[in-house]
Amino acid sequence: MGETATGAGDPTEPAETVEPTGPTEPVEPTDLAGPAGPGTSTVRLATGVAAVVLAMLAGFALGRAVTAPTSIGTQYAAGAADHTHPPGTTPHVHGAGTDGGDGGDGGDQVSGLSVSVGGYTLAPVQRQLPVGDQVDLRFQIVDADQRPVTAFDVVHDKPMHLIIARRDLTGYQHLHPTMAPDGTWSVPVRLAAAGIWRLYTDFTLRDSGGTPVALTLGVDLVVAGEYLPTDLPTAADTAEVDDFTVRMRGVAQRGVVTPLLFEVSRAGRAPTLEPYLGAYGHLVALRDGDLGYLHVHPEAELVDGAVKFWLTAPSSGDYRLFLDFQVAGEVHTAEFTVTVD
Ligand SMILES: [Cu+2]
Repeated sequence: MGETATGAGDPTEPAETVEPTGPTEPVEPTDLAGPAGPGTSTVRLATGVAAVVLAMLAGFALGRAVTAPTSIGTQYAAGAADHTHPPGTTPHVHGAGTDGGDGGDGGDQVSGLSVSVGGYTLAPVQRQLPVGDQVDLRFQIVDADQRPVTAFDVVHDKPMHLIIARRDLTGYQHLHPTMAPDGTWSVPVRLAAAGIWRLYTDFTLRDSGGTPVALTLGVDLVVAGEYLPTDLPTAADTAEVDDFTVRMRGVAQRGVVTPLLFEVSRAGRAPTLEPYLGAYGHLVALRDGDLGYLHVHPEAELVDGAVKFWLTAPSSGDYRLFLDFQVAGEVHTAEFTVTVD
């Protein structure tokens, strides 16, 4: 339970007196997976190693959290939403930037890299999960005084969106936890394979002044065991899932809001798409390398039968896109690799 303090104990105020603990040199989590060699190597994550990994990640997360408040303060001061939202969504401020948002790295368009932003911290109860067994994943969002937040806005039909993916971008899950009156969220989770998994909580809370603040906070989970990393699939415009084929139209561009359209077919015909999470699909985009979480905005209606989103790629490189869509009451997820020049 020692790791519980990792999130809850973060210095979250934008104070000058913050003292980073742990290693201060930049430690890229992706490096941790492959000390024995890239690609096909098998890395044994024994409990001892996992503890070291946790310690390093804690230091990494703290380092990031320490740098966060400056840009957040700027954003809050500006009070700015940097984009328009489709009807039916709540206007909110994105407290998302983690790198200063200077435009060079898209820091203002990527979130999920920090466990604590703007005074709010993701505090999971448990960060080591067993492989293959269903557990009740529980966490709180706590404010700067360690009080659990209990007031959340419903955005895209839910007050809390929980995304999980392993750090090699496999095993994607999109879940909707429920909240107890004390602010503890819980959801059954089963992680089928060993490795380091990224957990994102995507939500809009109300600050003490009643202002909506949209945040995506992230933390790593550790599943001990044989880690067999998977290479990122090559970029493609078509994805197969279950018995559906999904075709993606549009070219994501760096720094530009770009429309992406997805056409779903089954045996050459278009099935009836059903509304899901306030639109006709839900899209999550994660950046390969640091697993930065992108903000994607859906169109509420279908466009010529296609599900349409607006995406800004903050930097060149590879992204993994996860499209949830619903047919006959069942949700399917199509996955795409997108390479941005
Ligand atoms: Cu969701």
